Amino acid sequence: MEVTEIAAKELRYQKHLPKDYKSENAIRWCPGCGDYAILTSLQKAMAELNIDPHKIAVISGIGCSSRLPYYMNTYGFHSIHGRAAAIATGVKVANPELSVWVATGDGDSLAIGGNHFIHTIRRNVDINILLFNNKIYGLTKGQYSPTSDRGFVSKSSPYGTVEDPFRPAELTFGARGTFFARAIDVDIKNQTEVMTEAAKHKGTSVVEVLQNCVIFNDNIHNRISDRNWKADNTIILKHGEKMIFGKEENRGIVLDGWNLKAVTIGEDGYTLDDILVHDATTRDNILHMKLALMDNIDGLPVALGVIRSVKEPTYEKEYERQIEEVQMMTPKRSFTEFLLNSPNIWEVK
Ligand SMILES: Cc1ncc(C[n+]2csc(CCOP(=O)(O)OP(=O)(O)O)c2C)c(N)n1
Ligand code: SF4
Ligand SMILES: [Mg+2]
Repeated sequence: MEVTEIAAKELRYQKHLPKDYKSENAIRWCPGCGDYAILTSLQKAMAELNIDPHKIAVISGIGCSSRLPYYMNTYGFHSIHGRAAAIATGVKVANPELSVWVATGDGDSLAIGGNHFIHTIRRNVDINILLFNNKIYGLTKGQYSPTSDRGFVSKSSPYGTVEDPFRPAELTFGARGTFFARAIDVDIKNQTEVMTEAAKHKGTSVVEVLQNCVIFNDNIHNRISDRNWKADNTIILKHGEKMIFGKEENRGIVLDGWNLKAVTIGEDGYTLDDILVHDATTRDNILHMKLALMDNIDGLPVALGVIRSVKEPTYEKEYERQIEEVQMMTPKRSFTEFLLNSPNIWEVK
């Protein structure tokens, strides 16, 4: 075998490393920002999936989170505020072979870009949306966002907001989303797993990453990201596994009438057999919604991991199929034939 042949073969079977997805651009996020961990997790997930960097496109809108494409050694587009999902849809439809990712913030996707966000999900375009949720506008220096809690005091709400927030899972399921997962910035392992699953899913994958903005909204997710409380206040859901959580791994989730309830195994008559087994693949989204909305009320933990992953037709495949069908029905004609046989003929006198 010639040296060039060996080199070509090696290239074909190259196992990519996270560093292959890193660009040389200097990172301009504040020291300690949660965005660094999201970037690292994404590069790890891409290495795990071993996708060639030139087969990836990362599209963003505007915001601190939307700077992410600069730091990736892939194709990318730092686009217009709120329009990342629309542009990513165009990219995917034009080239379905690409692995398409959207990096976006709670302001970018749920305020100005709310329309594009829900319609992309409804269409089930096969793209992966990483929603950095820091519950604030970071780039513009601290205005409240559509995910800020009622009563939140900020530069644009000095007396507290008088409105309820969007909950990204609720919007996703309302738009008939096929994939929803959640992760915390401090947990790189879980983020990487979730992003890998998102990439494998055919359809719009929404990954909500709870991200800390150290400058304008520090510790907003502390209740669940702090290592002292994380185990008791969160649960990592895994398809086919029992919903168990807690420092002692003795807490579980059961169905109590129409509601979910957190119980201690071995207390009040509850045994391991009573604990629910997670099914991410069931089409009915009622239980997925209940799991996604658990919020440390009545001891229920915040759900992390893949909450929903359901197979449905994707937009770009249906689109391609339709084009093929229409082309089959209309036999191809030469340009001359088209000109001569076209019903639209005018005689120029
Ligand atoms: C059309 C338009 N309107 C408003 C802005 C100002 N603007 C830039 S980023 C941003 C919000 C960013 O918040 P988010 O998406 O949550 O990103 P973060 O900075 O928190 O990561 C706003 C309002 C803009 N750039 N363009
Ligand atoms: S302002 Fe907040 S979100 Fe933006 S880079 Fe700084 S810490 Fe991160
Ligand atoms: Mg934000």
